[in-house]
Amino acid sequence: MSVFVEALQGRNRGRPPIWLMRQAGRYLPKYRELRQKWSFLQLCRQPDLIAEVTMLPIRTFGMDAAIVFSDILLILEALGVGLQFQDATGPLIERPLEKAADVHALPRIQARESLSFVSEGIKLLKQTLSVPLIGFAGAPFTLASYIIEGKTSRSFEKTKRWMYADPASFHQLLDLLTDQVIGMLEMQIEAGVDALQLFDSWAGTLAYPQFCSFSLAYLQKIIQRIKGRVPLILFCKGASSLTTELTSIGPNGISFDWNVSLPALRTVIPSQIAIQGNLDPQLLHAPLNVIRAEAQRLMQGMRGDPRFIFNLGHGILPDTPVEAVRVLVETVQQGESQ
Ligand code: 1CP
Repeated sequence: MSVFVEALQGRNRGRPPIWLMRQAGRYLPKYRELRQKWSFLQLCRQPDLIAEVTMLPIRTFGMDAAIVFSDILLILEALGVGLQFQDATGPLIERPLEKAADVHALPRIQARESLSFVSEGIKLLKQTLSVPLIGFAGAPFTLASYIIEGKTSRSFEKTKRWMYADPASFHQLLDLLTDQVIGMLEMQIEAGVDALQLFDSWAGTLAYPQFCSFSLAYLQKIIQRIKGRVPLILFCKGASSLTTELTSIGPNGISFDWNVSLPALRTVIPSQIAIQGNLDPQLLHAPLNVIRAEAQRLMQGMRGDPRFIFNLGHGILPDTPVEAVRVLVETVQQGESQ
């Protein structure tokens, strides 16, 4: 039995499992080599390459879980709005939505049909992988923000203007995205993933009432549909003050960013919910002894917690030194120093 699955089931008695968000990515020299030959979307679309990239960090560092190499924004590509990834600026939607009529004009298709390569990649991985495999999707609010802004945003001006001015059509968009997300998650379960993570990366930018109606309600709907099939971990960056709300919708685990103390959170989070996190990704630029000390501090704080999963508070940064990742994984897997 794997230590990651044991932690999700609340039966881990030893050192915590470790995996890192964005562990298969640009900080890996071998990934950058593959990117000389293939674009990011080409990598995402070929099952054998999905499997190869997913396994890169496992082969290099031996994390306790793998995450399917893919992207939350592929659903938007399937909806026909045109998706590109540019090296300098990140994702770009060619035809972002601007008004209610654009929502109604979206094709009534199931993204899972045109994204079957994700399922093929998972099936290949399940034949060779020695650790559990995590599938994922973006949450409806976060996906809506990309399909409206058209690119990475920090202020979400267009998204929020639409949400406040025309909540009815904003809800229609969220409903449509929720159906697509559920379809993608079900597809990954059917293909064999051992757990799921749902990324609501930008929900933490919402005001409280809007968080409840435009993010939480949809997260709840998704969790209800997936419940009892495979464990689901929820990641809402910047939403650690909303712990009560997040626990109320019944995820199997919650992933936290680095602004909070995990031992303090454990006093309010029910013991049947796993806690995942939460080192600052920037810590991986620190001297190796500092990385070891901070990893030890976090492990000591969560000592004896059978449902703690070691991770970063957000994705690993592209310029992270490989040696730092190696030292972090080693430190956690050797367990607490006495
Ligand atoms: O090679 C490249 O240029 C592409 C870089 C890259 C990679 C490796 C992107 C573009 N996405 C990914 C993989 C990815 N994305 C994974 C799979 C594997 C892994 O974790 O190792 C996952 C789970 C994601 C999830 C994802 N994509 C999220 C949610 C998590 C988070 O970081 O908050 C989001 C918001 C995206 C959108 C996205 N994809 C890529 C970029 C540059 C972005 C934009 C990020 C932003 O707006 O800040």
